[in-house]
Amino acid sequence: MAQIRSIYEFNSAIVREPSTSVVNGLRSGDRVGPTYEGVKAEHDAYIAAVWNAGVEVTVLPPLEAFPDSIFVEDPALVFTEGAILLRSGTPSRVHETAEIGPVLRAMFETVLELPAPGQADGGDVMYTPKGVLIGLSARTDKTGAEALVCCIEQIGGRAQIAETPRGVLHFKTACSLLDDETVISTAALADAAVFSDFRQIVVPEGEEPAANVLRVNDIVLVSSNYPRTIEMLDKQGYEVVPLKTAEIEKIDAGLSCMSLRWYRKGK
Ligand code: CIR
Repeated sequence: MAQIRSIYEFNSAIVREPSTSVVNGLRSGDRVGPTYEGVKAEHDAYIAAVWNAGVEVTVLPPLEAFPDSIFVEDPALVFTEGAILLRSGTPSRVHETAEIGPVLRAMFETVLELPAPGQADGGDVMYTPKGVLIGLSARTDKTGAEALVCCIEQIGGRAQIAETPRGVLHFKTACSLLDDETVISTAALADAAVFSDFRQIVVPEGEEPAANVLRVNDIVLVSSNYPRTIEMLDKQGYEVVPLKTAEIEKIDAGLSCMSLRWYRKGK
């Protein structure tokens, strides 16, 4: 895959407005759900931060029938070279792909579809300068991950399969790319030696959800719930932009989940 400067240099993004049904978003255990107003406020601040980082954001309308459709990262993957439509491993999210498909077909010349019967969620897919990592999880099965490796190869990339730590929803719930050489992760993922080719920063104990940060151009979006992680990244010279995630965390989400991001040539 011809790499455009770096893997976190973006000029285009897609987000979707939350629906009022977001209060019924999927969540583990018996967590109390979020309020619509709270999610909307966090989403608005997120859009503003992504725009401020130099990215043109396309905002899609809410989908009442799909409470989790605000998390556009999951039904598709986007690269400069093309998009890949995925098939969620959870029934209530499968049809989100049909909603985002036409949008991506209008924006990308090449749009591939994950072959059936494989399942994969975008939250399990991490782009790195050394290739794409696909984490196996309750949402991404081996059949889906293997098919996805082939799709990524078809658009000129390379990918390999990794394990997602137990008890974690998505691979990227537990890790994120900070720069071309550095990954931030939970201690559990650091111990799994998935990132032996990278410099690794481990989030402080008790701040595990902070491992889902989002590098966009020069800035790193970090949840404001985790002050020790913010201080650590700040000391290491990253330009941190804290954002509230208290409401979206109630439905098991983090910062990367709310956008699809890519570098669009010729803009
Ligand atoms: C779900 O369970 O699918 C949503 N409640 C949260 C999705 C978070 N997405 C992500 O980590 N990429």
